[in-house]
Amino acid sequence: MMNGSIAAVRDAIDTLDLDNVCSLVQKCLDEGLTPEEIIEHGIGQGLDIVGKKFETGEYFLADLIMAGEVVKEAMPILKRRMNPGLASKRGTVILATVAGDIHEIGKNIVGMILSANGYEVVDLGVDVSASSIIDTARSTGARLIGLSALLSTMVHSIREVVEASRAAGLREQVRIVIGGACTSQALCAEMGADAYGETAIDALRIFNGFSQAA
Ligand code: B12
Repeated sequence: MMNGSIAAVRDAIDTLDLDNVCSLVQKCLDEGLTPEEIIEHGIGQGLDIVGKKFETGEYFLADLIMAGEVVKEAMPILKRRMNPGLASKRGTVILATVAGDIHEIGKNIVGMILSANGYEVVDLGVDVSASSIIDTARSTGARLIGLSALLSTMVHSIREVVEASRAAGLREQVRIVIGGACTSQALCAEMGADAYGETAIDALRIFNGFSQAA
């Protein structure tokens, strides 16, 4: 059964009771819940419901924006509880939301979880072109790339990154992992990427697999 305080975070986001989100997140931490649990079951599920209500016309774009902003405010509270630098460095991951797409919350969560688990994260931000991702892979020597995509109209941007890596002669060296609401295993195969992860915890597991194989 879901913890009551996590459910309260989810419900506060769902009902747009946004003034209370940060204090509810703090309450979860005080009760000993981990940032990962709060993110996955509280914040993630709450935003999912807001997204669905936006889809059915119950909520407006302004609601979506507000929910996104409040979650951004809550992130530093969670970040303070994560422990970057404790683990030994496992490798460098380049993270970006693909060209044409400005959703960043999921990408930021993936970034926090990776850096809390020993990865050096180079976050290029949102709406990032394939060429700047591959230029960064070249200049940093990073071999792990995480792409976030939430808009189904922009998934072609994933293929552009795969193609840019090929054109740069780096396709065999880099591992391109995709995630975000509109992605799937099938899309991963279609775009020629290396792996698909549904959650930020999956992202960690997948990158761990690749960094061990390297
Ligand atoms: C918040 C939000 C926004 C905010 C973003 C704020 C911000 N700073 O990021 C704002 C208001 C700006 C926004 C704008 C738009 N949005 Co919007 N948005 C959302 C919403 C409600 C939540 C997204 C979110 O943050 N979820 C929470 C995070 C934690 O989840 P996540 O991103 O999926 O990430 C998790 C996993 O997917 C995974 N993951 C994420 N990235 C990666 C990467 C890797 C490598 C891996 C392994 C895993 C992984 O880990 C995360 C944690 O577990 C979704 C609804 C939904 N159900 O997704 C719509 C949604 C994505 N938006 C949508 C739309 C249409 C838009 C707009 C086009 C609206 C408009 N008409 O203008 C614009 C897009 C502008 C643009 N060019 O990008 C649609 C997309 C439909 C589609 N399939 O294409 C959705 C699905 C809403 C809907 N149901 O219609 N949006």
